Amino acid sequence: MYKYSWYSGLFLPLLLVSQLSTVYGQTGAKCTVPISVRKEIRTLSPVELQSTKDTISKMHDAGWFDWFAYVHTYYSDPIHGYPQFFPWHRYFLREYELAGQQYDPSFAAHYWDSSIDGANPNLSDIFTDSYWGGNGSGSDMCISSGFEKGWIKNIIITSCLTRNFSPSGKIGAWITSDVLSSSLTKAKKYSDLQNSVENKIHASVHNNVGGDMATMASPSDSLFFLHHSFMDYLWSKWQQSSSGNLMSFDGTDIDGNIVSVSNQLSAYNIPVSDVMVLGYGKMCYSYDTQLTLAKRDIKSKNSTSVPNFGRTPSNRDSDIQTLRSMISDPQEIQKITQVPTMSLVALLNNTILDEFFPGITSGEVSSETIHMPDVVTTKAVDYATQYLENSSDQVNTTVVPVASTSITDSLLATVNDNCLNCTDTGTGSDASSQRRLRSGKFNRELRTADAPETPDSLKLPIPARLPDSYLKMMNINIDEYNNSYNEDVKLINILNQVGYISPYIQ
Ligand SMILES: *[C@@H]1O[C@H](CO)[C@@H](O)[C@H](O)[C@H]1NC(C)=O
Ligand SMILES: *[C@@H]1O[C@H](CO)[C@@H](O)[C@H](O)[C@H]1NC(C)=O
Ligand SMILES: *[C@@H]1O[C@H](CO)[C@@H](O)[C@H](O)[C@H]1NC(C)=O
Ligand SMILES: *[C@@H]1O[C@H](CO)[C@@H](O)[C@H](O)[C@H]1NC(C)=O
Ligand SMILES: *[C@@H]1O[C@H](CO)[C@@H](O)[C@H](O)[C@H]1NC(C)=O
Ligand SMILES: *[C@@H]1O[C@H](CO)[C@@H](O)[C@H](O)[C@H]1NC(C)=O
Ligand SMILES: *[C@@H]1O[C@H](CO)[C@@H](O)[C@H](O)[C@H]1NC(C)=O
Ligand SMILES: *[C@@H]1O[C@H](CO)[C@@H](O)[C@H](O)[C@H]1NC(C)=O
Ligand SMILES: [Cu+2]
Repeated sequence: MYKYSWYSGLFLPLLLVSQLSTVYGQTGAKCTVPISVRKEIRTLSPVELQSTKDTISKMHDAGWFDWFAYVHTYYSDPIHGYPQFFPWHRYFLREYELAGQQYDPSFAAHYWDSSIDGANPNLSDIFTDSYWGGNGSGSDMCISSGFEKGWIKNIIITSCLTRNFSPSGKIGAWITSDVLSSSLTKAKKYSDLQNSVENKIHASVHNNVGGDMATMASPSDSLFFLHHSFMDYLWSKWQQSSSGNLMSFDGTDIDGNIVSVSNQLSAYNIPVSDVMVLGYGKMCYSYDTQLTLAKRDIKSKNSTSVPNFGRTPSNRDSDIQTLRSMISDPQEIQKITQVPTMSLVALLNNTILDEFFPGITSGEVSSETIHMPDVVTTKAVDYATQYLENSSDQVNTTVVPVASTSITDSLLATVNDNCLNCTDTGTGSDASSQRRLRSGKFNRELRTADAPETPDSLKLPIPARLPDSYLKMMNINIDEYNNSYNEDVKLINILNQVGYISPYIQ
């Protein structure tokens, strides 16, 4: 604590610090305080969104983001590029959440699922004024729109908060949900997950938003917490996907020592084991894992009602502020499940599936691991609609119900009654047997041989390689980065080659 006490004296209301310490006094037991439910930021009602932004503004005025930026910078080395990455940021995020709850007890560290926006982040609603504002402007790159406009940061020096979308004038693509799914599904142990998530989507978002987000002072921008809440969500999702994953923690720390869950977190001096399980000890929060954006009625002028967020074709030209490119209406998503080239399982052969999505063909993986959010892009639905109109005469598809709990199984599956080589009798009633049944019913080899490449306008983009300077700052091992980056590039190229149309194209 002494290392940064000079800083707390400068910037922190000391009362709040002591209140936080009290909250953190408890350990281990099942939470008795209310569980904070973290949601995808775009599923909040306008009232919830506004109060979240109001609380964040108050936290900014009280100096909290300077404090968080300071702590993150001070301890930057041991917590990036090493196993502490996930547990340290989990604790850090919980501190942010509890600090916010001093202003509003219902405050939660909501997340931004950036993988939905990966194909063209430039179109993301997050960068509109309704959400977190856009790029910096002018030569000083100060954030000039949204509620963070005019924010000043006091970390080492006093200056405006900046963003600098990169590379090259337009915010660059990162991986989409289907490609991210491969990383999660492939991760056999904690260190696999940490390397692929930290080095790829985590780093790309930081780097491509640019400005302060691309530095160790990134917590100066509250977007940091939305981004890291999503990283934490991915970790917890992976932890829950198999019993062996829950307490999985391996690798070597900054001193070259093999880690274990009894290691202490830098700065906080509590063991890693204390943050492993959500709902216990100090980790009194959970994720609203059902990412369903169809909760809003955007036409309602009643700001207290819960509005429908999804942009359906009928309201697409509406001038009411709405999501620019997302659809969550299950009936629209249903169309995508009827297009063979929009299903990973139907399109990829077993060799490729086993390499990039191990466990799917054998039905071993839980859909918890497969990150396919319950929302698709407008562009993907437009494509599916046209496809179904074109092929209504030839294709006899059976509707795959889009489950209300998760659309993952529906997106993976494709039913086609023109069964040319059924290998599974589909007698099992479990989800994996049904999945095998569906994929068996669809003649993948025939489709793969026949399918033309994905048209250029619908291809998944290859994310830019991160600059070496950024990798170095984040302690990212270049060999590991090259390996995981090349894996993603290989998968994206295969998907484009076999004619895959992603539900997340933009
Ligand atoms: C990307 O975003 C910038 C800033 O909002 C905008 O000027 C530009 O037209 C966008 N480009 C595309 C391709 O949408
Ligand atoms: C973002 O702002 C920077 C600095 O003002 C500028 O160089 C870049 O072209 C901008 N990018 C977009 C997409 O507006
Ligand atoms: C707004 O919606 C709420 C909940 O549906 C309702 O109770 C209230 O009467 C509505 N207010 C107005 C002004 O329509
Ligand atoms: C599986 O698909 C990949 C990528 O299209 C292809 O290179 C490979 O030859 C296929 N393997 C088999 C056994 O069909
Ligand atoms: C539908 O058919 C039209 C006309 O042949 C063609 O241009 C278009 O690409 C087709 N779209 C799909 C999704 O198959
Ligand atoms: C399409 O499916 C329906 C319902 O299963 C079936 O009755 C019909 O014969 C099928 N048509 C063709 C052309 O296979
Ligand atoms: C169909 O299934 C049989 C039995 O599994 C297999 O031997 C054969 O190669 C398959 N044919 C095609 C075209 O996939
Ligand atoms: C990593 O990949 C880049 C780009 O392909 C290459 O220039 C660099 O030499 C590689 N580094 C290592 C350590 O393999
Ligand atoms: Cu960090």
